Amino acid sequence: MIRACGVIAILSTVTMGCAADAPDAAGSAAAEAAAGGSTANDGNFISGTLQEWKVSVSPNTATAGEVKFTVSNNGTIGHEFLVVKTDILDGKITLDGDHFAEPSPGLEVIDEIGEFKPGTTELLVLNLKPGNYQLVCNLPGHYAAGMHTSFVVS
Ligand SMILES: [Cu+2]
Repeated sequence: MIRACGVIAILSTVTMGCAADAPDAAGSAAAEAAAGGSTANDGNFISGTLQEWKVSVSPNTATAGEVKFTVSNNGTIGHEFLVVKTDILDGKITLDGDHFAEPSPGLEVIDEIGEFKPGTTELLVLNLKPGNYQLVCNLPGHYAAGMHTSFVVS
């Protein structure tokens, strides 16, 4: 093994094949991988879709600070996208008729993408604090029909 490394070192100026350098090379690669993953998460890019009768986002978590939601309406009718900070369980916001009042006790509507057309995509960039959120459509009947999902900012 060591002999093979010596041969490689002699044949080439590349020394990463040598056993003596292997631990450093591996450690460096692991550190780079960790840094890369961290950087990717720091972007807080959230991809979401709306449709009848569902809100989906990926990932469903973010770190506090700037969070960028790119949301597509994949349905056949208009939908809206509300970012609601609340500890109320997903789907359990009390309705006032066919939607919940804004504001309502126990929740704060941070911001929203107003109703937008099927087949279009909108961007919403927010500065979010740590906490529990629901991402919902509050058009008449839509929340009750299932257009809500949980989202956590840590
Ligand atoms: Cu909707």
